[in-house]
Amino acid sequence: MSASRRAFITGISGQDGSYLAEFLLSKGYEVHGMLRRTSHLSRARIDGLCERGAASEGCLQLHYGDMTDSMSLVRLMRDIQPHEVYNLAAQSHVRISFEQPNYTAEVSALGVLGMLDAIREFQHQSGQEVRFYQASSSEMFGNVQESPQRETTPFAPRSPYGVAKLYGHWITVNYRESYGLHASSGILFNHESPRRGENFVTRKVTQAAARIKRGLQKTVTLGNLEARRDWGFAGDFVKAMWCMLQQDKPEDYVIATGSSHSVRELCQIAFEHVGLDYHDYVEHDVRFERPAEVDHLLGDARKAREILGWKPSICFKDLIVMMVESDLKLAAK
Ligand code: NAP
Ligand code: F7E
Repeated sequence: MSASRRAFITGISGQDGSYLAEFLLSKGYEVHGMLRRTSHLSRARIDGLCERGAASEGCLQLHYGDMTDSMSLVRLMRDIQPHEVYNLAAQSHVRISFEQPNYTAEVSALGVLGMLDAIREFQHQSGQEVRFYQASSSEMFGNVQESPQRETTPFAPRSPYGVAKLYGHWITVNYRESYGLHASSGILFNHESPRRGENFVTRKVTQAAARIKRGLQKTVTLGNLEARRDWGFAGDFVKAMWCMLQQDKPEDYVIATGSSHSVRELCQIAFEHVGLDYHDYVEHDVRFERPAEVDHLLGDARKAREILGWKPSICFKDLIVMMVESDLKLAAK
């Protein structure tokens, strides 16, 4: 093994995984990512990173494994011998978690336990310290008990996803307290980018605005337009993950922008940017609503600002414009 710091990212093929890999490579890390087996290669977001990584100081290596296969996690810990583990893999879609609650729990709850046990086992065998980051979520606040939400706000999840993430969060806290693991949990509010999955609402809307403008699509069908979220930029949020693992003391941090907007405002900004009125193109279907909705999330990231020195760099409007511009280019292809 080389002398550089090694990071292991689960969920490297996802939105955050790709930004985090890029960021760690730029810092000279040797980055290892876990991919699950799929019939189609699911590495579009990280294509090209390996060559760029190899050209710079770091490099990127991919390995097969799965959060539901705990032996694969044990094996990867042994093979990679990482200094830092970023656990980003999850069934991350809230509405789909109502359709697949069991699977969501296996991946997003028990998978965290499997990862923590694999780390404990590796630390025990090798004597090498491993720092762990868990991707917790503002969905754990669900039926919010206070606003804005901070680290001390009581949790009240409203979906199988939120419940699974709460297990992952508490088991991370428990392993930190019980076994002294350097384990931190980032309670991240919604964060988006041009790489956001196409069935999350921001990307669904920016892609629709771009495709409608180019004449490739006629309308877009959405669920609840009144839900409000605290939306930030994924590229900013992955930096907070890294900052957490550079602290002497592992802790939990809320990461958020501190301002919230409705899905309706999102539509207005995205369509206005391409010179259209969203009223003419947005349709409604209850299929896209949830059995239990989270109405309003708003985060208070004061602790991250004060201890990590973290702050967001992009406002909501600029984020949506960035995404529409990217989708206009894709639509032109
Ligand atoms: P994402 O784009 O949906 O990526 C999820 C990643 O997990 C993908 O790489 C996916 O692989 C992988 N994965 C899913 N099931 C797996 C399994 N059984 N074994 C191994 N890998 C598996 O999610 P994201 O937006 O980047 O979010 C990253 C993490 O942060 C997730 O844990 C999410 O729950 C959490 N989070 C996200 C937000 C947000 O707003 N983005 C906010 C708070 C917390 P495939 O490519 O094969 O599907
Ligand atoms: O929904 C409403 C929907 O699916 C946002 C995940 O990254 O952030 C994400 O979860 C809002 C909800 O994100 C549609 O009802 C309306 O109120 O983009 P979303 P999410 O559920 O907030 C959290 C923090 C995570 O941790 C998750 O992993 O938009 N909405 N119409 C719609 N949502 C979708 N997806 N599709 C619609 O047509």
